[in-house]
Amino acid sequence: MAALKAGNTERHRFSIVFYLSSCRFPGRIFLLSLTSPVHRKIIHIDMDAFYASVEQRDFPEYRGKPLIVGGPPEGRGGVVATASYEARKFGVRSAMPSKTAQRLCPQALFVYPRFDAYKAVSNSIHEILHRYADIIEPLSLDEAYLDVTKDKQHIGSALEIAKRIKQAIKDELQLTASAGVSINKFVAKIASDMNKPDGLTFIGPSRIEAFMEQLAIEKFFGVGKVTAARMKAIGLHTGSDLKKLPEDELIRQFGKPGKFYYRIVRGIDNREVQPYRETKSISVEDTYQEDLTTREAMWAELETLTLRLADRLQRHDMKGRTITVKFKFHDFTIITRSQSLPELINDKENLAVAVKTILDKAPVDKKKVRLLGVGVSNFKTSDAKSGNTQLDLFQI
Ligand code: DCP
Ligand code: MG
Repeated sequence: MAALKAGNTERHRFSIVFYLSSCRFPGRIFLLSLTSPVHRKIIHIDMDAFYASVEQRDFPEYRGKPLIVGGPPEGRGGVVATASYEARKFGVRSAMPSKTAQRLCPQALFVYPRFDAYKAVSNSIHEILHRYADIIEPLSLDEAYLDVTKDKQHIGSALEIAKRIKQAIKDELQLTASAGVSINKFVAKIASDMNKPDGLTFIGPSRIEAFMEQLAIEKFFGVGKVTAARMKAIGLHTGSDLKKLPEDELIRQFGKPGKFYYRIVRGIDNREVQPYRETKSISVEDTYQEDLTTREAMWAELETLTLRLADRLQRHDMKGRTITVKFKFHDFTIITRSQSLPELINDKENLAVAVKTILDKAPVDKKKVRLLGVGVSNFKTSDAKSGNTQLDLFQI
């Protein structure tokens, strides 16, 4: 109910700004500057007990029962990936040894994860999200941020968008998601966790500071277990404790992240929602202390780079058809030379042949090379991996 009320406030604000910006009189700019700053609208979506809910959906015999997805409790090393809410009542949690989980909840059923099924559901969730937003940042299979400042479907309020997304997930996938709605990523994420399962929580700008003050310090973004322990040791338990420290003191105590803590405890988080970009190329490069002046020296370095590239391609399970070598010279000019092959490759032998062929033809005589790079592009679409992996890309 509180969430709905807050939602109306938000819609109200939206309509005032809209009205003012559509007025055609000279005072318009002045009036606009009187309105509160235009905030971003961020939604964080997180599926409830994701793996377990998919299992309960697909196997009716698991419904309403304590279900644990993960390694079996017999034998060593089995851990809980997740547990149904029925099992959580007994204290079962993700990452707990399965043996412990069984002790806490002897009647629980254990099942192995079915990653392909979860991946397929995740794809369907993203298809739904894309109906409502273009700027989407997936965090994992079951979690994503959306920037809905641009209201793709002209729905009018971020809260209403979140409601529709939840409903679509329920209707089309028979699963529940929890959503948090706010003006930045951090608050939206905290909000999505507040009323799980099937939650919908809106935290508007006016409530943020008070909300941060009561938050336990380990909940703050960037505060891991170690930092939390250090904070507690100096008497910092909640946001309001943290807020009492001036910025320079936080930096003195915690180094550079202190600056971030200072802002986040005041609800300031300017991190952008970073949409997934399809990986177009994978490359590696090195800058050299001393310029390379002979083809032999360049080849020696290119061979090393080729090994690194092959390793990286194989780790990402990607193969490409176009090999590119980048040369940066002493005067900072850059040239690239490419070769396209009939086949997709990612093995070091074939890559090395292509790289050597490119080097042999490259105009590098009497040149001083300060940086070399090797990259692969032109991936077969079905081989391209999704995800937000930060790869070392250079423009080819
Ligand atoms: N997961 C895992 N190991 C962990 C944590 C999670 O394998 N230590 C997997 C199983 C989860 C999925 O990732 O189902 C999503 O993780 P969440 O943290 O979002 O947890 P759930 O979706 O299971 O539950 P919640 O309702 O708390 O979001
Ligand atoms: Mg989840």
